[in-house]
Amino acid sequence: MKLSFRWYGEDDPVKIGYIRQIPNMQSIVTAIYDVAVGETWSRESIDKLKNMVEEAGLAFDVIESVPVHEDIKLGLPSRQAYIENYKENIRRLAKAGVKVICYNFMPVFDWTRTELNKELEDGSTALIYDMKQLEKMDPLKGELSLPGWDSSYTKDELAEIFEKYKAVDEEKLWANLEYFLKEIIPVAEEHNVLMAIHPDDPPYPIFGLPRIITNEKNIDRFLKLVDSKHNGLTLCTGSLGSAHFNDVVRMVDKYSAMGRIHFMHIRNVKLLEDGSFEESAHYSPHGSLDIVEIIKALYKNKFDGYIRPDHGRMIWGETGRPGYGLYDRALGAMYITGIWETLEKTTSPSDL
Ligand code: DNO
Repeated sequence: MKLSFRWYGEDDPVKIGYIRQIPNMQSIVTAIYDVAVGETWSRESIDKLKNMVEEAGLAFDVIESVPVHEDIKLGLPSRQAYIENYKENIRRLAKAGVKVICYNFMPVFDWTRTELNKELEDGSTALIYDMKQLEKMDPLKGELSLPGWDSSYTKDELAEIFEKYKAVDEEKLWANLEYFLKEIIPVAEEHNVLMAIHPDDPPYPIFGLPRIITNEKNIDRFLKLVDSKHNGLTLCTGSLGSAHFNDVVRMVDKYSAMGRIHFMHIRNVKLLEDGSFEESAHYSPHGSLDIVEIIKALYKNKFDGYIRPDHGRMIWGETGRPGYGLYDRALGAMYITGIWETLEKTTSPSDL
């Protein structure tokens, strides 16, 4: 496994030099943030980013995300131009040495939470998702956007997009995803870039919008749409694990055995009975997911892709982008490394 860490570029309050000081840290996960969704990224800005990362002594090999324009998800005639731009971004990133591109296919909203600073018992703050609060939220009345999203829309834009989604049910979304994949995966193959779709978070429809990368059955279907190694997964334990119906350990084992996981987001969530959840420390006893079993499954299948500690709580007085502070994610990175090292020193993958 290769340990990586998400960094939001020069404007990130977390300094790249500090990330470098996390033991075993190898790679930065980042993106170009000042280009509108759907446009091409200039070679200059890609090279500038690559140089910043490499000067810090880290590798520039994972992009999260090249976001997918809404017209592609909606299957509008205008999608073709955006798909061509997407292909060009794959080519340009491949040329800069990028190995994995993460993206998602969630209509309108990326990961969604109802509160960003919920104080936990120990005084840390975390991102939470409360079912009752969510039911009361109406994105058409306010401008819902969360720090860390690649895109967000104004109230007027949202109303327009919601209107267009009336014509898109789950099957239509599947067809639009298939169309997109059949266009881009051959380009990814040619340039040897591994595409890695991120699951929907939470993994079920919200606000009446369809969501399809949600469970094992659907991920099986996704992988078959284009049966190529280059059509792979970002397996986010916290996203899939925020619904009672997903067995995350089983999914990690199955898809890593198939060689289709290229990128792991490791995060723990405390799942409540009514489906609400709180993001917790990575340490297994603090959440509902067994992180040791998840990493064991990767080790067993000789996973050699990228892992990043996903969202952390805010601890030790840190302020910054919720979910993306330095300290708790660094603790997560060390926890992951510690489990991996223990496995390497005590167990052979074939014994698992
Ligand atoms: C949440 C992230 C997601 C992810 C996108 C991928 O913190 O994991 O925003 O980057 O869904 O496109």
